[in-house]
Amino acid sequence: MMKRIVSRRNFLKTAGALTAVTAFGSLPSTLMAGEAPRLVKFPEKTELILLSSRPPQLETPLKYFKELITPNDALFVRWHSMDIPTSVDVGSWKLNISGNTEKELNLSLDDIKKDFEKVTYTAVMQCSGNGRSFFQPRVQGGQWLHGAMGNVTWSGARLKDILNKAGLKKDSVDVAFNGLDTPDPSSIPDFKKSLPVDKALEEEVFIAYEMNGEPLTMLNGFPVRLVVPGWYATYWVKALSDITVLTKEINSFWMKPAYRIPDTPGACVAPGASPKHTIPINRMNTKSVVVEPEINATLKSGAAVDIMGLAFSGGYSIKDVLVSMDNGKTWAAAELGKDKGRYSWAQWRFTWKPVKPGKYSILARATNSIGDSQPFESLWNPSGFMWNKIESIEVNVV
Ligand SMILES: Nc1nc2c(c(=O)[nH]1)N[C@H]1C(S)=C(S)[C@@H](COP(=O)(O)O)O[C@H]1N2
Ligand SMILES: [Mo]
Repeated sequence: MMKRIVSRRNFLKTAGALTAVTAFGSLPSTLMAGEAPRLVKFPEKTELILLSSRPPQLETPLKYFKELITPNDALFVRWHSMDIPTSVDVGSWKLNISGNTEKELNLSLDDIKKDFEKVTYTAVMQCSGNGRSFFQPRVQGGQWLHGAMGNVTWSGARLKDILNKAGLKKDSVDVAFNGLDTPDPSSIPDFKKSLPVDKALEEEVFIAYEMNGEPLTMLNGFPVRLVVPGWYATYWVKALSDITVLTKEINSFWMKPAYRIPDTPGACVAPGASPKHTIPINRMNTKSVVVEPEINATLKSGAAVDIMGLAFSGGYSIKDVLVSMDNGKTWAAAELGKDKGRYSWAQWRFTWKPVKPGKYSILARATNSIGDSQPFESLWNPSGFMWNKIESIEVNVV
């Protein structure tokens, strides 16, 4: 039986081994004021941008987004509590399904792999707060750039199949999820999330035991995690241990008051205002990111340069990505690469030959198959969620 152990001591030791990197590409302007990002290496991870080590909040450097699929060792990490699992003995680990069901289940990892059909989806996983650092006025919370996201091929067993095996009772309302991380008694309540029962029973929601064909890394939720394609990662509960079917809505800090958005079009309010009504954050909005060239890159006039990036939305394929080099006066369609299904991101590319020296801003705007696009002004909300303003990458043509 496989056993994965990463000792706590090694965990903390690596967390302390920080590398300050100054010659680091693609710095958005929020980081230009002398703050070089610190790169840090955690177990099973390559050097990632450090937001905090306890709890681990590690961001993927932009260079990894030149690939359609984000490698496991480069995928971002975000935990809320400091007390996170650093080893799991899969010989004794069980996924417990209980509550408002005909019977209680205790499934081993082998049971989950053998007793249920295996499904595979490539899906963007993105933190609700990805891009938070770009909001004006500033919003509290992890100051993520663009790297709290990744495009990963996940495999596992449908949640629906597992719930049906337990026998969901008719009056079920909410399905709750809890992982092996425990609360920080003084500050951080237990990270419990829930999905309305209709959502939990959707075909595409599943319990993943593989990422890109490998077991999950410890930091990304070994041995299994929930995957809710199209929805923000706050629902993708890691190191899942308990699923509880409820006859009323869960009472959990992480569903209320946390992770809620204004119940308004665009989920926004006037900067600084508090929303009257909120709802749980859910489906991701449409977004594109410019990956190359880097901010403040120097380009040669008369020479062709490849502009490239990625675009996605919460479950609707990207219809087109338009780029502009004249602050939105004229737009041209970028060449769109193949996605890996509607939950994956697509890469795009545009060849530009600047003719006149000067400062230029490169804008990119994605639109999905149902017409949702990106705003010219940021849609502000008090938690700094769902950043998807059209980017403006400044470059110098000489
Ligand atoms: N058990 C557990 N699952 C969790 C969290 C957590 O703190 N504990 N954080 C959630 C949030 S907010 C995010 S953004 C993703 C991050 O997943 P990753 O660390 O694999 O990138 O995990 C989600 N699942
Ligand atoms: Mo998140």
